[in-house]
Amino acid sequence: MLSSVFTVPVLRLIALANFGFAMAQEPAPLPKPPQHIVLIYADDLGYGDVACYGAAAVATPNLDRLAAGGLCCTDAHSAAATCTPSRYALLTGEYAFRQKGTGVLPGDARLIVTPGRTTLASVLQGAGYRTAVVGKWHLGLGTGGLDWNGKIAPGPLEVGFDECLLLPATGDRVPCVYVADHTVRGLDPADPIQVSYRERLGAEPTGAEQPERLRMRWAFGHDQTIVNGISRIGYMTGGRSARWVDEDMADCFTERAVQFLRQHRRERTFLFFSTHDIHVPRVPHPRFVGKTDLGPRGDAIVQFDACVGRLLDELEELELTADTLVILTSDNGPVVNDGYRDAAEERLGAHRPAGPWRGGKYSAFEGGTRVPFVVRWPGRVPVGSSAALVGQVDLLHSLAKLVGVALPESAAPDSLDQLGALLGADTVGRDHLVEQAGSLALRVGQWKFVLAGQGARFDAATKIELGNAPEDQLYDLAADPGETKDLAKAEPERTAAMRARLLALRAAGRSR
Ligand code: NG6
Ligand code: CA
Repeated sequence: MLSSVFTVPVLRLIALANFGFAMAQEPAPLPKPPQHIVLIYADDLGYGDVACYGAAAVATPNLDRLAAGGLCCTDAHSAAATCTPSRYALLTGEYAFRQKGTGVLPGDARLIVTPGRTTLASVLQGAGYRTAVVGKWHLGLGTGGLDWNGKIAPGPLEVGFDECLLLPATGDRVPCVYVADHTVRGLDPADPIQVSYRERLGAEPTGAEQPERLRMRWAFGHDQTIVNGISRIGYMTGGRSARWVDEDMADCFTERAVQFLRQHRRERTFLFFSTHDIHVPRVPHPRFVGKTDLGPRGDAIVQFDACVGRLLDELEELELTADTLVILTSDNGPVVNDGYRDAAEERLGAHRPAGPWRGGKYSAFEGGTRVPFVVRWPGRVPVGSSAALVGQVDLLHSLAKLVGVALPESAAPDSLDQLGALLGADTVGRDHLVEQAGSLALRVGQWKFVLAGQGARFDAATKIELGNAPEDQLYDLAADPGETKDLAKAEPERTAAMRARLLALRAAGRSR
C-alpha cells in the first residue's frame, strides 16, 4: 500500500517531482514550536467513556470543547493495557516488553527509568521548556528500600522534570501521600512513614480484618491498610498529617497544574498532567457525586472533565490557548470493576466504556490500548477526526522533531517520528504497532495479530476478556472491528508473516 510505505512529506516530494520542481529536495517546513505543551493523561479512561467517541451516558462538556477545537484520533493506542508499561513507553520511547520489571509496580518499587536516559521530559527540557509532572507517576522512586522520610530520589527530577507533585503509585496503593519534588508533602517528622508490601505495620487496621470500618468495601484485593476509610494494596503506618483525602485529590492536582502554568506563562512549558481519575478507588469530590446515573465511575469521569475544563479556562485567561499544544489521552483501556464495590457494574446500563472494541484494561483485544486521543493546537492542527494509526510511544520522537531536537541513534528505540499524524497532516500514521497486554499483539493496517500465549482468556474478577489464547489469532478490524472472527486458520500466510514480523521486532530490540 503506497500510502503506508511513504510518509506525507515523501508523497509531497513525489508530487513536486511530478510537476518538475527543481527544489523537490527541500523538506516540508516544520511549524514553529508551540510555547506550551500540555499532555493530559487520564487513568483507565475508555474510548467509549467520552462523548466525542460516542458516550451518551456521561456529559463531558469540557472534553467536547477540546474535541470541537481539535483532532480526535480514532485509532490511537497506549503502548500497553496497564499503567506502568504504558507510562514507561510514553516517557522513554521504548516498548516496555523489552525490559523486565516494567509491569504494574507496587508502591515501594525503585525508579525503573534510568536517570540520564533520553525521556520525553528531558528532550523538552533540553529544548528550553520548563517541565512538570503533576499527578500519577507509577514508575517507582528511589533505588530500592526507599526511606519515605528522607530525600526521595531518584524520581521525576532526575529524568527530565524540573518540578513535580506526585501520586507516587496508584490511588489504591500505599503510601497514600503526595510527593512534592524530593519530599513527602506535609510530613511531620515526629510521625514517620513506613511502607511495606510484605508485612503488616504498626496497629493500622486492615480492610480484611475490619471491613465494618470501610466506607467503600473492597471486592477483591485492596484489603490491606485502611486510609481515609478505604482499604488499599500494601501496608503503611505513620505520616498522618501527610495522608491524602481522596475527595480532594483531583482539585489538589488541578490547582498545582494551574499554578505551574501561571508561574511560567512567559516561558516555554511542558506540563504532564497525569490524573488519578478515573482509576479506583473512585471517590470524587462531593460536588460531583450523583452527577451521572453510573455511580462513582461516571461521576469520576465528570470530575475529570471538570479538571480539564479548569485547565482550558486557565489557558484562555492567560491568553495562551493559541500557542498551546494540548494532547489528551489515557494510559490504558477501561475497567468497570477493578476491585472495589462501587456499583460500577450494577449501574453500567447501556454504557460501553470501551466503545465498539472488545476487551478493556489488561486485554490484548483492542479495548486494552485503543484510547481517546485528542490533539488541539488552534490553526495548526485541523479540527475533525483522524483514522491514522497513532501510538503514544511516538510522542517522544514526534515532539522532539517539533521542537527541533535530533535524537541520538540509541535513544527512544521504538519511538518513530509521527509528527505528521500527530498534527493531522498524515492520515495513515504508523504502518505497524505493537500492543502489549498479557500477550503481545501486532497491528499492520487493518490487520490485528495476537501472539499465542500462556495467559487466561478471561479474568473472572474484572470480567474482562484478556485476549490470550494458546494459538495465534488474526482479526480483520475493517470487516470485524469487534474481533469476533479469528481468521488465523483461514489466512495462514498472513498469520505467519505477522508472527514473523512481531518476533523480529522483539528480537531486534528496537523499531527504528
Ligand atoms: C491491579 C489491581 C487493580 C489496579 C491495577 C493497576 C488488584 C486485585 N487489582 O493489580 O485494582 O490497581 O493493578 O492499575 O489488586 S493501573 O492502571 O495502575 O495499571
Ligand atoms: Ca491505568
